Amino acid sequence: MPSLLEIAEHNTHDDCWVVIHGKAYDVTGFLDEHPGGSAIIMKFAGKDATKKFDPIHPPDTLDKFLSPECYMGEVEDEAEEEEEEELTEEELARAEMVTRKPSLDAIYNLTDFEHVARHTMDPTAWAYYSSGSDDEITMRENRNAYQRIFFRPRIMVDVSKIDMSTTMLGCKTSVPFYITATALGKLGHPDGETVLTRAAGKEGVIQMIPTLASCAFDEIVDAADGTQTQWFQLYVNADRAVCRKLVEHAEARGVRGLFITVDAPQLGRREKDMRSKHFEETTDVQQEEEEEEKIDRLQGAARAISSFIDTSLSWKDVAWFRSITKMPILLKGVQSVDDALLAAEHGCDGIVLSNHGGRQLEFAPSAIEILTEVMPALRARGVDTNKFQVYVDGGVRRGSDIIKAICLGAKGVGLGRLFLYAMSTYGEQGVRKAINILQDEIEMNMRLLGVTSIAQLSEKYVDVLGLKNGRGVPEDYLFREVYQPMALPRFKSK
Ligand code: PPY
Repeated sequence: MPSLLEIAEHNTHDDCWVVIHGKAYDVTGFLDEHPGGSAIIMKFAGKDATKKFDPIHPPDTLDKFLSPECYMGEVEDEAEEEEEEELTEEELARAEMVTRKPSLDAIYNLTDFEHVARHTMDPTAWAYYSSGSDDEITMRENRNAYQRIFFRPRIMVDVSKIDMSTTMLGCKTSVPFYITATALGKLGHPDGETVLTRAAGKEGVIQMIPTLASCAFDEIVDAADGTQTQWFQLYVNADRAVCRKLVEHAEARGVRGLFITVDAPQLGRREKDMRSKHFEETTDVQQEEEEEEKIDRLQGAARAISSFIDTSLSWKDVAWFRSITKMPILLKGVQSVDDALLAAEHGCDGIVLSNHGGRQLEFAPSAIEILTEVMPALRARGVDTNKFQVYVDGGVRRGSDIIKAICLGAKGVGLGRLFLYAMSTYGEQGVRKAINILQDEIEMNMRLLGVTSIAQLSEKYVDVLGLKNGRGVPEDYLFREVYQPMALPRFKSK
């Protein structure tokens, strides 16, 4: 039983112990293998790393990566009071905002959740969830694009009963939207993705489980009510044996769809995330580092853990996935007509048109815009779009957005960040409220549009003329801040 004092002595690169959940581990041999780099572990050398470890690692991580000899025993004097860290002014201000958080009754729309999240969430978590790539032009365009589509409403239709239930990949769902995969749920809530699972189960909404969840995959499946539908999002690991294991396990546990992420051979530059990470790391006491570790520190939460993703993934791999699973296979992150057609040709069961919430290729088009090109192209090729299903995500904030996407041919619409914000601010009740708000908005808008079922929604209800032509020049916020306006000649003084 090592004591805290004893553990504190193991604080160098050649002899490094850390404490996680009251247990000491010798991680010296693992330092250079850590996907997030060794610098972050070294920050906790000889100390308790639990708080930092938990949001980023599923509970089974230690068993998976450390051999039994690395376990050095329970910490002897663990029960001792942790030293109270002094809060900075910023942290105090945020803590005050948490006590002044609006009640859930004061939340009227999904953007309200985002507002509360921005002011109450841990800044690193907020930076990770909210960031987009580069100048965040695609991230904002995702939202703007929906606002360039108008409705063509019909009147004098009996709209006393509205049914918004539908099917996705053959599974019934109460709403035309789903909770899409987002990583690191415990950054926002101590129970992580299981909060989303429970809310989804109670409201009859499908949840896509992320590869990079903070909770273990089995915890998320176990949190389901036994009848609800769950899908699995896969980051393709360069080690195909790892992929096979994940996919086979997901199928065995009753997952009903495999969504392979294809838009992230390298992680985009999310500068808010990178900056917050950099700030956090550099506020600490100066420590000696190797050059390589300095690079780690600049990466941000996402980039630091993305090294396992296979950059060689290509069309030939689809057949291999087909050979290892009977689940429907969909590619998530398709951004062009040509790739949509190729996905159909390669026997996929569908695609998600997505630019990863504006977190990957800056200047990638919005999914809703590409949808207007993809659906006619698929039909022209004779693809049966009830069998080859098209989903979209990115920029969705309102029930009207969802209706627009369904009108344009999407089978379902994914929301990621917004459910994270609802979860981070108000937990399960918040997520349920977010779902209910969308349901109310969809019901009202279907009624005002003159339709009573999802099947009736079609292109004839939307005007997309402004979609392509109305992009305009996006606001360049960083540039605006630093731009020094040009000057005109000055008149001589009197
Ligand atoms: C994202 O942050 O956009 C993700 O999809 C999650 C992620 C996080 C870290 C590495 C790769 C992907």
